[in-house]
Amino acid sequence: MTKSNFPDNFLWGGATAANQFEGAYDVDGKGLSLVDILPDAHHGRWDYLFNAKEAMKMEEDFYPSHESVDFYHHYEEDLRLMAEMGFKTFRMSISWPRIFPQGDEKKPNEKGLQFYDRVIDLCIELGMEPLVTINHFDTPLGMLKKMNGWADRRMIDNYLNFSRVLFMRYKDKVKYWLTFNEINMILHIPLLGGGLDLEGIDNPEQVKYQAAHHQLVASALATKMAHEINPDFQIGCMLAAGVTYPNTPNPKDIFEAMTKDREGYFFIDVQSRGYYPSYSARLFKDMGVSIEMADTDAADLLENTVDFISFSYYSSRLASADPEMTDTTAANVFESLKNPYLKTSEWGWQTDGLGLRTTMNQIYDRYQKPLFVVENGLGAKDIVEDGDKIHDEYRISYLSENIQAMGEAIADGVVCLGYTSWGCIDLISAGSGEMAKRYGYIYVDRDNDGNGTLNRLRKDSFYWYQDVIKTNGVEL
Ligand code: BGP
Repeated sequence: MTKSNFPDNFLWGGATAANQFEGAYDVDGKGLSLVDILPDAHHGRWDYLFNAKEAMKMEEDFYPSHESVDFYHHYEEDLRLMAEMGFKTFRMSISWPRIFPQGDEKKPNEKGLQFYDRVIDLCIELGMEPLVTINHFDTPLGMLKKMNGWADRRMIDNYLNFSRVLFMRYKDKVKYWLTFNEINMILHIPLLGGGLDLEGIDNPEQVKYQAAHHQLVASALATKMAHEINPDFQIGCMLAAGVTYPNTPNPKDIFEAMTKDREGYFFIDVQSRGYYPSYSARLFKDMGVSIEMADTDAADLLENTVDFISFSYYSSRLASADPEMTDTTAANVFESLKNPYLKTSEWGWQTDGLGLRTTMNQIYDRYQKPLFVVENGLGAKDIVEDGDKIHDEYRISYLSENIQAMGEAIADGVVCLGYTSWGCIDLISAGSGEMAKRYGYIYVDRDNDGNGTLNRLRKDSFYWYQDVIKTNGVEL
């Protein structure tokens, strides 16, 4: 048999986020999260993502997150299906407003915690290591109403109270934690990333970077607290990554590509090295940004860097310094020119397996800490044939190309702890609010309007991934 590029203890699995798949948005004492007021794609989700005040006024009869695929009541069946695929790990997030309904209560909601007790206990029983994201796009709505989300420094304490409850409760059950999902998203979708309302604000960059600073400090202090509670905890940061290629060898394009990459690396520079990168002084000056810091912040950042670096990767990006170059495409929410060498998915995202190998090498060279690929996948429309068959060879082909590239990166010398492909079970798309944009190995019978039986079906990719895990990445 061909030798695997993957270490024996490689953590194969899949990734989810509470607000995109749990449903049960108002059950057992849960408060509203900002996602619970966002409508579906037909009702202009994307516009509301940038206008919190208008979204709060919406009176819709269907919000995608409200029922979603109802993992809350299907967790047993779903976790068993994941274990059937052979998952070694399961990435999930804990809904902040399920534990602290308004975000800042003194005492946690015991019923909410009991739900996660059941999920985490079952994961362990089924041999899956839980990988928990503390905050994945679901700041409690109360925090937007009381204060402008992460623009307010008091959010640090609220977040630390929430984190303390989780660390204490699961100190013997969960080892791997991520402090914030895609921390750099605060610059691109500030409502989802930071609970920020930027309407009418003169210099949005000032507010975004100040909020980012609060998250960076919160992440460092949570890392400190975690290590005090259990020194074996492994705490990771999480970046929406994807190498930026220059459009031509023109030095101006090369510089532009480097600058674009730094937009994301800025966050990891702080979380992994422990201090603001040297280029940030000029960046802030050019943007008219001045960050207010407490006296203790610099030391807290320096002393509490992360143990590993996790990231999402869907595609590479392409940059040019030439303003005439306007043929753009979506690369997640990032601005990118269309790359003529790459294929484009139904949702306009380009696919680039080799880009994952380059991205991994780049991040590892930069930080020299273990990596964890915690999101990767293809959003596509699936068709159910003969009642229960889904022949998703397009998904298999995307994942196969990406996993091969990840194996090559490991063979290049990159240390990588594991791989959790995004949306291992179909769930609501964060960007569009659609159900039709599916990533899963497990199909869920539910449509964009919330109709469907919620039955679960195994797609062809389910059996394919089962083989990938069984052969430790040899059969792709
Ligand atoms: C990432 C998010 C996920 C997920 C994924 C796919 O940015 O961390 O929450 O949704 O992108 O994006 P989308 O759902 O818009 O297809």
